[in-house]
Amino acid sequence: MRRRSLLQGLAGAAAGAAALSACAGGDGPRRTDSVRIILGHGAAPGNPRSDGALAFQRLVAEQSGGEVEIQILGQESVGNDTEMMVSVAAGTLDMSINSQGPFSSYVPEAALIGLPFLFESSAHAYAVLDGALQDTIAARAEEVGFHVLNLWDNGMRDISNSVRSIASPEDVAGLKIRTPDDPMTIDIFGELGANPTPLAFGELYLALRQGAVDGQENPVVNIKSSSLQEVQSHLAVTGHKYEVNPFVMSTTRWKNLSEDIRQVIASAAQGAVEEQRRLMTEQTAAIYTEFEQVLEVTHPDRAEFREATAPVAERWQAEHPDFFDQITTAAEAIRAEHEEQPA
Ligand code: TK8
Repeated sequence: MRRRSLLQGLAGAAAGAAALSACAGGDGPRRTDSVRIILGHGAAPGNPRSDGALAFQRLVAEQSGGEVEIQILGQESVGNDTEMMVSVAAGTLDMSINSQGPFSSYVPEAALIGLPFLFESSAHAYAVLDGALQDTIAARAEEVGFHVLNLWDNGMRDISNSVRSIASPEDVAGLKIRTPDDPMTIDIFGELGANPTPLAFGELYLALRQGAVDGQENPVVNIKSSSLQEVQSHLAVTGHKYEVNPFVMSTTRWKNLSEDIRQVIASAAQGAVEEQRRLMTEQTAAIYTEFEQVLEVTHPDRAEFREATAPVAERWQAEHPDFFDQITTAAEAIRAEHEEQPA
């Protein structure tokens, strides 16, 4: 009975889509082939990245009259972030809303988005990155097989751990901190005297629970959607770096799509990033309030941490002088507008 009504439902939806595409087709050639595109990501259900992916799927279906179907495989079900980048590069996975570190192993400049204390907030980062900076990164990515649709918000990152409360940079020294597969984060935590330990995000909960690592760093939204607060006791609101989630498609797959489908994808990706950023902002505020109840929360002086990590910026400047200038100049130009006003 259930099965029958499900099948009837599917038949109804298919008929509706066919009718829509017949209308949309006008006198032009009728397209009968539907297109299926597979999108992989590593976020947990309820995470803004998961919900943003669902928004993208819905918008593509609406805007293509059902002709283009996005199939979402989330929660690292088709591999962790590093593996998904490899699959997209090889063309065996169509799209991924990935992470900055694994992306930067293909586009090294992207790691500089995570320079310590470059941004005051996510809003500051959007204002700096949307536009010329994104174009620079997208052009570099195109050369190595990735079409960048846009940059989602993976948020300002804070430090959690189960050993001690962090009030100043010295407190981080000696802690074993899990990092993503990201050279910038490894560099920052090395500079602070911690023991940075790269590990796939999907293995993090267990590693924290078993004490294989003492702590980790992530935006509170990711901490919450993967329940990491259950296995941590301290949260230091450092905002030590910002990350994007680059939304990438295999360049070969992108080029093989018709111009009208590419337009639908680009426009749906725009709607989806707006929704994802809105959810990030909304959830972040609520989660900070909630974490005050369940974790011991500190607000260390960011200036002290900025000073302690200054050699990191110098190293990256030496390695990528042009991109370093471009991103730091753009960030400085509007920093004042984004600094928190004293109450
Ligand atoms: C989830 C991860 C997570 C990232 C990390 O896919 O690895 O710490 O911040 O968002 O990509």
